[in-house]
Amino acid sequence: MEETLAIVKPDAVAAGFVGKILSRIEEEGFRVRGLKMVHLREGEARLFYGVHRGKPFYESLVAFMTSGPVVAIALEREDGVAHWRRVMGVTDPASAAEGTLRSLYGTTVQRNAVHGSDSVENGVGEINFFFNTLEKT
Ligand code: DAT
Ligand code: MG
Repeated sequence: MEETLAIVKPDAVAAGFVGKILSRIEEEGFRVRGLKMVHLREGEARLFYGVHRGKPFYESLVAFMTSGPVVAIALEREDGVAHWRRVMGVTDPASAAEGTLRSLYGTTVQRNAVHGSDSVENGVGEINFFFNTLEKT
């Protein structure tokens, strides 16, 4: 079993897609181990996306991710990291395969509806960033 962090980003929360995305998570056989809505502060978003610091899109990514509430979801499934990335689709919704969450609910490369961890190690780290031991089963 692998854990991975999913985030419903501010665009998809504002557009009312939280329920549809949670339904898809359950249909795909993930177990939800933790779930909460939070509004990230600037420092938290900078830290979470620290790996992208210095890239041309970093500042606007931080501004976007702090623009409204997000829903963080700790997921568990066999092959969970790769499976969630397949369900999301590639970063740019315009290139994402039909039926993927980013194709369905994303609008631009920045406003791409959902986040997913990119490795098992980062999945554990990102879940620990959002959830303390009492908030996760
Ligand atoms: P992913 O979210 O698919 O793992 P990433 O880690 O490379 O993609 O980038 C993190 C987020 O940053 C991505 O979801 C949206 C934003 N982003 C990435 N590349 C971008 C670009 N060229 N222009 C604007 N935003 C970008
Ligand atoms: Mg990434």
